[in-house]
Amino acid sequence: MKKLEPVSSRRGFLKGLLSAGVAGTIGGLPSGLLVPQKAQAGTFDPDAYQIFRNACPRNCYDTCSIKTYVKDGVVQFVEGAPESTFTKGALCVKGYTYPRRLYSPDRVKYPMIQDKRGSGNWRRISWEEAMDIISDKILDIKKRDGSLLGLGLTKYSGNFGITNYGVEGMMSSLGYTTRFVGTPCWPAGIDAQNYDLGDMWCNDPEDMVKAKYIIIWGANPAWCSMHTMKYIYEAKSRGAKVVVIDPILTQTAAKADEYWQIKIGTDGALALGMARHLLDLGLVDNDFVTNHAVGFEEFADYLRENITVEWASEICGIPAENIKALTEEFAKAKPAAVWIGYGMQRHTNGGAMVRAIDAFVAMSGNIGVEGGGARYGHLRTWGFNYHAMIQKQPEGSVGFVGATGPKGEFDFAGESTAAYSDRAYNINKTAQEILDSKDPELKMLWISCKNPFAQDFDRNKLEKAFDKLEFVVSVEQFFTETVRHSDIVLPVTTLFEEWTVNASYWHYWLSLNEQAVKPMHEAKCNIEIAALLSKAMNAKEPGSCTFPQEIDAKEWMIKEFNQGIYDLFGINSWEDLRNGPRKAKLPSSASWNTREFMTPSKKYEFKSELCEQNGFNALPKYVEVRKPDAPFKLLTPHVQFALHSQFVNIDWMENFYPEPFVYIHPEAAKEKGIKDLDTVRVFNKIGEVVVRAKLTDNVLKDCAVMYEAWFRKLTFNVQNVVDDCAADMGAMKTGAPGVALHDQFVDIVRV
Ligand SMILES: Nc1nc2c(c(=O)[nH]1)N[C@H]1C(S)=C(S)[C@@H](COP(=O)(O)OP(=O)(O)OC[C@H]3O[C@@H](n4cnc5c(=O)[nH]c(N)nc54)[C@H](O)[C@@H]3O)O[C@H]1N2
Ligand SMILES: Nc1nc2c(c(=O)[nH]1)N[C@H]1C(S)=C(S)[C@@H](COP(=O)(O)OP(=O)(O)OC[C@H]3O[C@@H](n4cnc5c(=O)[nH]c(N)nc54)[C@H](O)[C@@H]3O)O[C@H]1N2
Ligand SMILES: [Mo]
Repeated sequence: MKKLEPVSSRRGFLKGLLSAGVAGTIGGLPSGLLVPQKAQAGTFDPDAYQIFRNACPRNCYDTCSIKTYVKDGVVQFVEGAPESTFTKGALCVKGYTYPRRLYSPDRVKYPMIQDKRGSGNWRRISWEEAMDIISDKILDIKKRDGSLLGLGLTKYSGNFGITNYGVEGMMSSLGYTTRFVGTPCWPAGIDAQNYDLGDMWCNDPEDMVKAKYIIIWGANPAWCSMHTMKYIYEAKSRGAKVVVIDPILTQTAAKADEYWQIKIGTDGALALGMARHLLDLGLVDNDFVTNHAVGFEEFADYLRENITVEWASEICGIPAENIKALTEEFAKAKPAAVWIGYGMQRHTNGGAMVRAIDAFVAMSGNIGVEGGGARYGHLRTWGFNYHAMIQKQPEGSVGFVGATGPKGEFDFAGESTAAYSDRAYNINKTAQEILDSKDPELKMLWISCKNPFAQDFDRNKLEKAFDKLEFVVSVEQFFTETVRHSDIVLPVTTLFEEWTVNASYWHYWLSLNEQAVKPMHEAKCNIEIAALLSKAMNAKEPGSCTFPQEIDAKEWMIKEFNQGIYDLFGINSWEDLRNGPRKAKLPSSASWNTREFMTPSKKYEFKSELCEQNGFNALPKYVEVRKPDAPFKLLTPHVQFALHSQFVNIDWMENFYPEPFVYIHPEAAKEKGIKDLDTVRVFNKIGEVVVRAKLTDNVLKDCAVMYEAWFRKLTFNVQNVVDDCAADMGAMKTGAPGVALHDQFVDIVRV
């Protein structure tokens, strides 16, 4: 194993800790954090440690490459891999807490069964007993229904390690089941970019240093992709201007040259106003719109006939002269980039807004350009074998008739051509789908890498839906609210205890995840759990499960690699990744650099017939957002100290972030008689949250902000007031439309 260079790596480690401390807006550094044992100046001896390669498997832009230091079989500390120019020796504030997660006394340690769901009367059972009970239940459903459609899987982004797609494989190996498909994350924007460009494919974020102008549009990288910030700072130091467009004055906005506080859900109007002004200025890239695009003339006619800067200004709240000035600056600064955030598209008009922004960037001539681009995400480095995922149904399996298999965000298995398929339910309407389920009813739910009670929508409805289920199995690390609503919980490994491989949907690095320590307690990884279930199933009914009954998790990780991956990353074997993460060999840092698009016309489509066929406007026209039905518009975005429901339950993180708040504007608070730190009730027709208020003019007057997170000692849950209203787009590529989780409305009163 490669030894680290003592000085630089230690500096990287401490630098990360310090930046974490500086970034922390609440509380100070926990005592003892700054001076890890054996890492004090002058005494650090890298030879005293075994070094392992890990990767943060959370659903995050940064997907950090981690270097793990183990001594006496115990993880001592972690740092960002110095070999990756993206991670560059640093982790985010959450990443440094990983050893506390591994060794947390709160972990689910053994398989356990709960007397009655919600009772809290948990009893330890053996893995054999757990699998005995679970396999009995599965066989019972098959006997009663004649199929396994009564068995459902909900899985999302708790762990994006490639081998974890073995959970989907486990379900296929049992038969045709019900799958919750789609994603709450980014689907409207994915479809929008597919209509416009034929795929979602962003530039290498590291090339942002070349941009002369950067608009960060509805993204908050200072919290959600902190490693990208260094490229933004570098671009700035080379003279680029950075503009942030967000209804909240975020930490990213605080670092920008200009901040525009836009009204929620009005970005489409703004982008179209900018497009109109570009047209008026005569600064359209004629070569691009004539030779590499279709439908531009019709789009230009739409702009001339329907859009003015003043109209846009009226709708979005940004002064017309600012819109004009920015448009001109952007058009003249070449290259210029827009980062289209996922937060911005979680609206009923989210896909339409992304299409309008794409169109503006395209006509300014910044698509296919290094340092430019309408950057959203990519899946270009995800071409693994999906060996764990692609499993055969047992002979004679009966399933859903007449449809193709469920699509999902990472649906690499292709469409099923069999007579039967799985039954697809919309993951963004989990509660409603369970309540509506019939022929056969959903009876049993397997939950893995997913925390529905923290992350799915309309929590009170979900409560009712779970009451309808006969049996719930959660595969988890912690006793979450979802586990509380389960019959059985199975302990799953953390990143340090398993083998897998991780790619990013933003940068182009690939990281190996080695088993650094033996699993704690009785934890097993997701594919080992599948093998155990197969053993139990086959013992009772031979042939009832095709998943191998014995697996070697490391061998299964190796089986995910192929020559395509080796070539892309310039490696001969997966073992090369033991020396550190590798970056894809890109012909250019610019996506679409050959300007061969993947749309039906093979050109950029200002006018998309496919989009029209799917029920939307062919042109990127203005679409109004959901109308409010309560005084405050509610945003529940992502917080610095959590990754969704993960991390805030870890002791170190609790010191940074002990309490959630609702943030409201001082004038709105005054009208409601609310003072700073008063306890308030945030409520609407589906539920309420009781929380303390913080007054800040960082938010709009008609807006309330609560950051989503799970606190182990608090009942705080934003999903009490977030309903399951759909976003416009997403169904084409991800199997279900997105969710308009930022089109929510509440009232607030003092209690
Ligand atoms: N109100 C509101 N709701 C939102 C959002 C929002 O902004 N506001 N954001 C949405 C978005 S963008 C997303 S991506 C989703 C995220 O929703 P989820 O994917 O559900 O989010 P997480 O909380 O990251 O992970 C779920 C669980 O996976 C568990 N886990 C971790 N590792 C493993 C493992 O190896 N195996 C197994 N079996 N479990 C593991 C964790 O302990 C955690 O409880 O939430 C969505 N919901
Ligand atoms: N620390 C941390 N990092 C994370 C995550 C996390 O939970 N915590 N989650 C990861 C995941 S799964 C995802 S999807 C990404 C999300 O990454 P981002 O897209 O950066 O984050 P969000 O918080 O979802 O939303 C970004 C911003 O969108 C703004 N927004 C909402 N509505 C509108 C609108 O109508 N117009 C405009 N212009 N802006 C709007 C919000 O105010 C918010 O500041 O981050 C990833 N990284
Ligand atoms: Mo997400």
